[in-house]
Amino acid sequence: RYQGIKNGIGNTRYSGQVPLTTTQSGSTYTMADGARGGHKTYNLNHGSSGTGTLFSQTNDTWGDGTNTNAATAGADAHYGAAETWDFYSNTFGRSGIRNDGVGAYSRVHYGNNYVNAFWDDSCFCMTYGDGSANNNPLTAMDVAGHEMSHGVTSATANLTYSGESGGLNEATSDIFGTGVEFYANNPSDPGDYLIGEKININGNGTPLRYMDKPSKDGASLDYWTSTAGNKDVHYSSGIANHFFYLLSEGSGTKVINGVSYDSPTVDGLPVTGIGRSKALQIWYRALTTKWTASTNYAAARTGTLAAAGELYGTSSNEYNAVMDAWAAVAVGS
Ligand code: ASN
Ligand code: ZN
Ligand code: CA
Repeated sequence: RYQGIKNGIGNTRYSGQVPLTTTQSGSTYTMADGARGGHKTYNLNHGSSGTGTLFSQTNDTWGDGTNTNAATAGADAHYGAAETWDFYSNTFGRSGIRNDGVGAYSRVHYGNNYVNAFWDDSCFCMTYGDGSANNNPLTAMDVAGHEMSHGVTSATANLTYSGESGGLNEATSDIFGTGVEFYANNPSDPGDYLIGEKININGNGTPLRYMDKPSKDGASLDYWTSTAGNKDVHYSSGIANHFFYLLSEGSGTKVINGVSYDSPTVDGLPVTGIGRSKALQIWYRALTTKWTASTNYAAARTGTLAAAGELYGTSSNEYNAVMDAWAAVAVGS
């Protein structure tokens, strides 16, 4: 009786046809990824507790690209979890969310018309609603990377989810969720500095958030103010998302993978980007070795400067770009 890791195929909603790592046991295939810490994907079938049922079938091709086939959202979630695992492994040498080689699990089809997705430390799992009309599942790549990255933040700096530290926690998930999307390099969902551009969360196809100019969503902050800590963490995150965009790509106009950006600076002074790869290394090093639960924006600046100094030297152009990008969002001097 054959048992082992298999190379399945997923027909996803948002990422086209993708490889899926599954498990075969006899004549049954399950959405269990033996190559990535045993990550499993479950169907809640509109329930809101427990794990529902592990996706399981007698062939290894999953979903049909529509949300009427339950395995479609499962395929998106399973693929998103795999790409997120690979992103952390290949970019930072991190083995899973806790860096202990253990996979989390995913649950899809949570509740009814549930327009959200979330990470939960207590189950070490992420959960996805089906969105409006139960037909816009929140299973896109950047959302998957965002939610799993909440687990990484919990396992490292553990930034408190309120006030300025909460904004930094949220931004960390947007930053690494974006890192995952660029890493996956999927032709149906190419990398961008938008969050939630695939899930039609506003009903008109616009993204949930914009990193080049966060205020484009009508609520997020482009720049630090003394009242930033009073904002919802999904809005105070804008300051750090904007910092990360500026550090990566620089200020002004730019077109990347067909998307146009125009990133302002509070002082009108230009910022020259150092590239996304270096910006990701600086953010990760700060998160995992400099920050604590109570880190605020001023301390985030200090931590990223320390990280950049260790990685590239304190006279490096990368170090100076970190200073410039924080100044451009009104953090520090
Ligand atoms: N999807 C939201 C998030 O990950 C859930 C929440 O508000 N925590 O930020
Ligand atoms: Zn979040
Ligand atoms: Ca995106």
